[in-house]
Amino acid sequence: MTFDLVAKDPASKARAGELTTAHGTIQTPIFMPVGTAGTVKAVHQRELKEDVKAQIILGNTYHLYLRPGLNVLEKAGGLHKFNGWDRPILTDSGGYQVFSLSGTRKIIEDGVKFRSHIDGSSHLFTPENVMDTQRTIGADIIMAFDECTPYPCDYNYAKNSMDRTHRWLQRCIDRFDSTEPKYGYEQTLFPIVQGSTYKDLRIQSAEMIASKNRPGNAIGGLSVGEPAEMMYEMTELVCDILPSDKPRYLMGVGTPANILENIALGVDMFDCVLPTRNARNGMLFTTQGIINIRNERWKEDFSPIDAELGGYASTFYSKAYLRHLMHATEMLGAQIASVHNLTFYLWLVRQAREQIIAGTFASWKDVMVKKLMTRL
Ligand code: PRF
Repeated sequence: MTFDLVAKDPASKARAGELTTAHGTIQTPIFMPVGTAGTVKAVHQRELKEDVKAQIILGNTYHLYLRPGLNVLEKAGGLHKFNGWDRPILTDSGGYQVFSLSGTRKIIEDGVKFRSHIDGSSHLFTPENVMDTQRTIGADIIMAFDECTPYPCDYNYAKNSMDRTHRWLQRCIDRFDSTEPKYGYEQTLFPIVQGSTYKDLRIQSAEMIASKNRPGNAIGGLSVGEPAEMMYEMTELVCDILPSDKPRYLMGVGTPANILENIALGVDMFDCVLPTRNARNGMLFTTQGIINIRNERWKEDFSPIDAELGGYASTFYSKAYLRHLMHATEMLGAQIASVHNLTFYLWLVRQAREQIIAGTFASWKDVMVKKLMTRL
């Protein structure tokens, strides 16, 4: 995997780059649609490529391990072959899903014991088996096994958790470096910075992660309920320590404003369920601001969902029609809204990239943040 910096914004820490993996090149900054169970919910691969213009998608170790399971994925020849997505895939390690989804879980030094949210069966994730599982899924970028601390989190818990995440990281690296890819193409391991909202812990974690000298680095444990300003403070602190010649991935972030603000601090990669999850509830991100398509206000508004954005779903269908589909709980409503929101997110990061290259990102960002977060 290679990362080339293409441009730097003169008035912020934003960068534009190119990240090349075995399944193709990603232009950064990038947003990665979340495909938890091997599908970006309600969106075809063809739409993902041609309409959304997604360059890389995410998969979740936790979900894919539980269903369809490793035997099926290995027989298929990996997730790319199984779901037909031939561009890059990143898998999250399960270090977050185990905590947010499984009802009962127990952290021990070896790993995390948990019960499946599907059938209640017992499982153990360890740094070693999570590396093996992601090798089997066949992701281009695989994530270290970490613990994402909740917010708020007391100092001692945050410190102990961070130290454990660091010990787990070394076990991830040892396992990853002593195993081969299963399907013949290169896979890359990204370590994850933790440390909750404590500056000294964040600095310690970022220095530790930087010292591992992996081809890319991630920032976890943020956007878990802390105020946005606190997230930005932590991101900036960490970005200033992580190597500038490697991509930086901020996990699970966020709103359009969060994305632009974090790009300004030096983040290159993002993922979040927000555009797809909120789409299914009728919340649309548009070039004019945020709308709830279910509102009475759109009942007889036959204008396109978002004419300025362009793209098939956003220009072919009207607001009134999409509102009707949502009220009738028609599946097409979720499809149109999901494609629209993802098209918007990918448009947003493309615009950001162009502005960085033009050297005008910082002032553009301030105008856009206000405009995009307006509720219409
Ligand atoms: N760790 C992992 N995945 C994550 C997070 C994390 O801290 C977050 C936090 N926002 C989202 N997804 N492994």
